[in-house]
Amino acid sequence: MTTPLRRRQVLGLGFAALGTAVAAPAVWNRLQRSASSLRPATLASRGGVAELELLAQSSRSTIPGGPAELLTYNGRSPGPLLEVKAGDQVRLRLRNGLNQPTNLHFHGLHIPPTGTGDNVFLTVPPGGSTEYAFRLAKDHPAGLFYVHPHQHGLSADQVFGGLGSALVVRGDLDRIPEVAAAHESVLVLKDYASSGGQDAAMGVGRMLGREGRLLTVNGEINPELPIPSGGLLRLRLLNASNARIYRLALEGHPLVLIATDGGAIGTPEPLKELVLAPGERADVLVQGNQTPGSYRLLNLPYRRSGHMGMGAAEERPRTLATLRYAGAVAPLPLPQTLIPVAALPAPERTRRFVLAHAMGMGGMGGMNHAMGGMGGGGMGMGFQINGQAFEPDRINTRVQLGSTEDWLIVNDDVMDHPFHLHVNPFQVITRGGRPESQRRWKDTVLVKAGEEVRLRVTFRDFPGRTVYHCHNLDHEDMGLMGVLQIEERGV
Ligand SMILES: [Cu+2]
Repeated sequence: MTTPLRRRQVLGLGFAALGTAVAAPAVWNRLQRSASSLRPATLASRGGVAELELLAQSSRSTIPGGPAELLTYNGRSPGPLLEVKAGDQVRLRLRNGLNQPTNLHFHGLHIPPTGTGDNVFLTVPPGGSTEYAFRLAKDHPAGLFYVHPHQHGLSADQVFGGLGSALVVRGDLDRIPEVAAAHESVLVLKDYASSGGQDAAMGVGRMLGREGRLLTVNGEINPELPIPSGGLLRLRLLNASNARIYRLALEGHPLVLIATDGGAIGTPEPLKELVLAPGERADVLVQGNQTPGSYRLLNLPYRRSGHMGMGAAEERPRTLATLRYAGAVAPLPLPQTLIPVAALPAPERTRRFVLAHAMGMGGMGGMNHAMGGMGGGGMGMGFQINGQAFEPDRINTRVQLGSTEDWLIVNDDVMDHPFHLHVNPFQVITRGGRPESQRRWKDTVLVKAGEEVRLRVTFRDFPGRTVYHCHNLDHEDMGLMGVLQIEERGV
């Protein structure tokens, strides 16, 4: 339902695009100037076709206390909300007004990893442009997805610098009457470096994954979330941060989970806290059934490491946004059931992926590029899966199209790693040997230091080459990624 609330909440901050410190090729100057009259905050499909355009560029920031310049899509950080429907033909032109290569990843979409689809091996040079084009299946799950750069070695810089857009796919879940009746608000959670620079890009900060001190929702600091007494608010949460893991709680209200990364769950599940790692999404319903007033949406302290002293949690809860009661409506009920998540077939095989970090200079091919910006004075530090750092031309894992496998993700490290697989969603079967409470579609799962997670995935529909990796993007850039080849049977 379209409401002033929703429109307000997706607006985010605007930025005048000045293209100052980061010089772009002359061909983009005209575009950069024209972007100073802000482009729309939402880009949507019409009549089954989505014609979208994103211009990546450096823009002057207006976030109080934030960095002077941000990387933006169409002058915004986060970028415009993209909204499409299951069954749509999508054509998205990416124009690169940065002074370095970039590209796009369609995080969570079930589309081909080849050609003009979710092809992270494509690169758009500075001053260049390319069109991503694909059709979403008619039965593509409704959900909240994420468009962000995936240029190896630069992903973290570009996402931490400000690039990324939420992508809503409308479909099945949106037609459930109780969900359709809720006021909807997409909340993009993103942290930025402060202008003081204490949280800058060097040394141990990059090894842990850079976090910024400024916490924002849609580029705003502590925005208001109005709710009428008796009303229902659907918060669609995307962690678009480089490395920050959020631990969310809303004062006085449970967060009623209705969807995870890949779409709806079977039964609503009230949560006191919701942990959201980079790349993860969650849809929650909030009932306006408490004493009218103001309630803070909090980020509670979270420690990203099992190792003493490393990745120390912030000590205090931080306020992300404020729920404020305004007006009243006849009480809206919560849905009783949503969309059943079918069990996947029994796996044909189980593979083991051991995530670890590695010190030293030898035997770490593929990380030299990523290490270039570290200024570590000779000592190398990188990450590996099964003893190998990412090499774009080396296939690490070959699977058969149509097969189902169990992947045991073993975090043998002292840091948490959110594990992300492209193209095909999975279900978490066990965590630390314990079964999950209910089936959920996931594409990113937090594997804590020392933990083991068993996930199950069917490689459906699309052959081709893609990747799996840690979604702490500094870790990804430092080698924590593998190449997956999905092969047609008999090939
Ligand atoms: Cu990691």
